[in-house]
Amino acid sequence: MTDKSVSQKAMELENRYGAHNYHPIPVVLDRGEGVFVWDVEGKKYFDFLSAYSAVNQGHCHPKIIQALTDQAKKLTLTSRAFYNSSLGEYEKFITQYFGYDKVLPMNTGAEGVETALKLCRKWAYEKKGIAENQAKIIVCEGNFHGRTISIISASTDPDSKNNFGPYTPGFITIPYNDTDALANALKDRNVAGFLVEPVQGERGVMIPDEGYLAKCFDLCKKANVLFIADEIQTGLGRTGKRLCCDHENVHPDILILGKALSGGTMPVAAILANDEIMLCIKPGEHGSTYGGNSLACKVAMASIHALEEEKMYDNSLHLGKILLTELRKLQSEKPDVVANVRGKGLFVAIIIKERKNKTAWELCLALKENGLLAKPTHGDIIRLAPPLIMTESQLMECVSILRKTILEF
Ligand code: IF1
Repeated sequence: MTDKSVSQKAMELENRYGAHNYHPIPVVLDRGEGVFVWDVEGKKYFDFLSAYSAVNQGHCHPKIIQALTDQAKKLTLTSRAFYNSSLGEYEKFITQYFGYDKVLPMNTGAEGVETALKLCRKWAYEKKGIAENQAKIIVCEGNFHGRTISIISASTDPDSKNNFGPYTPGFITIPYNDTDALANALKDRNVAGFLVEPVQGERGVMIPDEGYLAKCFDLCKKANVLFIADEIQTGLGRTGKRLCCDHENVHPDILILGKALSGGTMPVAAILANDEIMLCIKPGEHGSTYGGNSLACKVAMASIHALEEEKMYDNSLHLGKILLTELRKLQSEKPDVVANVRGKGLFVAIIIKERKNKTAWELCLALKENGLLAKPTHGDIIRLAPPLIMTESQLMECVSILRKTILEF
């Protein structure tokens, strides 16, 4: 088989036997190391998606893989029917690292969000004194928190939501980046929580005004409402701080983490909160077979250690500024292609002025030909989110790929 037909074969297999719930860029990846991935034809690419920010530490980070393989040979899963020798160590580590009393371990991001919603409701009934089944949670337009029925019930995206009803009640939707709307919604005494992404990723890296998170947090405190931050994508260095909320010194009542908590090796999510909130959930009231498994605990510790030892969030802040500056130059040179750019740390978006056959999708195909992988979101927006271990010279190489591709486009 020629190399091309190896790719073709792999794509055909997925198309033939897999559900059609994705529309991937036509490249078949086979290997990854650091900021690079290779396709089955041996072509090397810069990865500018990082598996939607799950691989912040870079592909196959040696220390994470070491922790994974060491533990995989020893003990992987016991379930929570028994204690295991890694969970307590991990729980102590992650709670101290982020400054919370307790952690509740889950697997996928969506499970983390579901857990946060359940905990918030429990707290509402048992601490705040909201009448049975009356609790409401405020969410923002354009949010993305995952794919479960309850989470899509809180979504405003027709693709995520349509024809998946009936929906879970109990959500109030307000515009993003609008503190007046929040203040108004908080007048409802049955509001228990406010769930927010510090930067809206899926919406196309929508960055709220400076002070938005701090103001929202204050408003929630005054109304005795839990401020719940979905940092699944923005957390763990992506926006140039350990957490995006750190930019405004906000300490959420419930913090949700996922994705890069395992450096892209396995699904690991967690929610963190203080005792007053977390202890509302009692034995038997919530859980997961794989949540808190030994393997995940070791991998999560190694993933955070890697982030910390290499100060990846500082690199993200530094390189993010350079990338944004370079893209702004490109925007002024080529305003007929680049309509806008925005970003926070290495979480950057280019908004493409689309013309016939000159869509963001077409541009991503051209970038792929030139050795850089990225994916459009919401049609005309290209998200740029490389691993946070990129060096400045690698970034400049990527800038010249972006420049060349956009100038030729
Ligand atoms: C897909 C987007 C990114 C998330 C936030 C929770 C979750 C996600 C803020 C759920 C997941 C994903 C999932 C992936 C595409 C992707 C995505 F474009 F859809 F929005 F990253 F930008 N909260 N994000 O971003 O986490 O259950 O997937 O572990 O295709 O669904 P999960």
